[in-house]
Amino acid sequence: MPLLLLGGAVVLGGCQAPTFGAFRGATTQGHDEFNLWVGMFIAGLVVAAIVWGLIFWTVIRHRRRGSSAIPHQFHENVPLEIIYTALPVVIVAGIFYFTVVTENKIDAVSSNPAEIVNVQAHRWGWNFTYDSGKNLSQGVQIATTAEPTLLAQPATSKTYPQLVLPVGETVRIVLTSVDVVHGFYIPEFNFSRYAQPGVVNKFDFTPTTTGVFSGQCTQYCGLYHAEMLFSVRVVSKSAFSHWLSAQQASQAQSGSGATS
Ligand SMILES: [Cu+2]
Repeated sequence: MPLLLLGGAVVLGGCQAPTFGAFRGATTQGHDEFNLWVGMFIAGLVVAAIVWGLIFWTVIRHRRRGSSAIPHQFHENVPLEIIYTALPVVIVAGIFYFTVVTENKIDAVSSNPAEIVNVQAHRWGWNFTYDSGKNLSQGVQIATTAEPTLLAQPATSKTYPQLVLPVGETVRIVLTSVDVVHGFYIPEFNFSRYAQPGVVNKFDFTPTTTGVFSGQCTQYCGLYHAEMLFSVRVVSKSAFSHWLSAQQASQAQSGSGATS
């Protein structure tokens, strides 16, 4: 309990808290996931401390000392058995509860997103189509070349498509696949989801910090799977609308097709 309180204080205390190997989450949804992870990790540490403590105490306290006599033998301890059955059930129920609450929060979609982006996975690349911008008369498409080549560049390289998002706004992602199962994964968002043919996955991102984040396909989908990289650039609201109108203007000029 003291450990739990200490852990809670550290977690609530600010950004210097340990992350236990996870990203803090660059979206509100990713941060909820992070909080669940930290909570579970601390609960696990508390259980580990009790288990290890009891093991070491038993090993040291009841070690063989001199006499070779067999120690007092007994079996059954009903109160103890009730406690060590009930306690794990309570812990699992708690983990279940917080997982369901967190998943519901992450999966909840806003009825009024600031933007809708269709993300279409294909072998081997991604198409990002912005189609509901309030000042947008025509969709904006950001696509990869479909030509399979092994480039082996970092995900943030200009070679790969970039999803641009406004900070502090809720953006709906509509995820589909045209061929096989792909995985849409942004590590720093603590978020991954299947892109499945015939299935439309919808979810929201509300980025909390500006920056460029790597993304990748997480389902082995063929020869150039390793080339299914992309990045996410989170920019200010004004920079986002500038970018969007610039994209729209350049696409209107070139007729159609993709730009980077
Ligand atoms: Cu893929």
